[in-house]
Amino acid sequence: MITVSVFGWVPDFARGLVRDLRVRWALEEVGLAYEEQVIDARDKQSDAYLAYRRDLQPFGQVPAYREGDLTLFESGGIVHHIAQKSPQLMPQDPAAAARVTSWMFCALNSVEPPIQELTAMDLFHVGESWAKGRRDLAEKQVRGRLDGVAERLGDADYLEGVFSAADILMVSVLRILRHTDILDGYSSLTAYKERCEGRPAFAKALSDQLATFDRSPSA
Ligand SMILES: N[C@@H](CCC(=O)N[C@@H](CS)C(=O)NCC(=O)O)C(=O)O
Repeated sequence: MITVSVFGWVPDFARGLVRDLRVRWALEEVGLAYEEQVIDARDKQSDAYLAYRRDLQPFGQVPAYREGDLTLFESGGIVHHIAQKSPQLMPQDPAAAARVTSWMFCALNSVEPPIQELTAMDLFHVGESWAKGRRDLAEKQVRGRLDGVAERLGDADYLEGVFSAADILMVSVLRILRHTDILDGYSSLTAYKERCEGRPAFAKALSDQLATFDRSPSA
């Protein structure tokens, strides 16, 4: 049995974006069932949270993943592990698989950091003078990355021709921009994001994440 750690409660701005969604989505795409381990991170000194941190996720974050004796953390590593199980997420041709893997790193290493920086400014540091002074540059850096992805994507449906784990990660990263109108200026990326979000596996993963928040006690 597979277990994925998820938060029971997050602030509203994070609902639908929490990184266990990437793992849920990958599992839905390949048709693997899983159980949730619901983590409450509000009391960082609770025995349960400290044990989670010690045993599963060294930073106390989600997601973590358990499959028999195997435990993993980092959403990219987990999605990569799941992708190895099915040609639906990772092509069998070695060169194509290497390209998908590079796109996975690209999403997490080149595109997510500037998007995350901009988002942190907008959500956590709005009004602070350092953030005001840096925001234009941060947005420019995001746009630079989006320009590159849009150029490579061209008019293709997916990053490597057919849907893969690379699209799960890239779209998950693009979705972080939902509090801005930046993506509106990129019609091909918007269409790409919506195409991927239109997949039944995404819809199921999202509704399961939201259902867990709705079931869990609020703050
Ligand atoms: N690089 C990690 C980041 C995980 C991460 O930032 N998780 C967030 C939720 S989306 C979290 O647990 N935040 C709470 C915290 O950092 O204490 C991954 O991709 O798994």
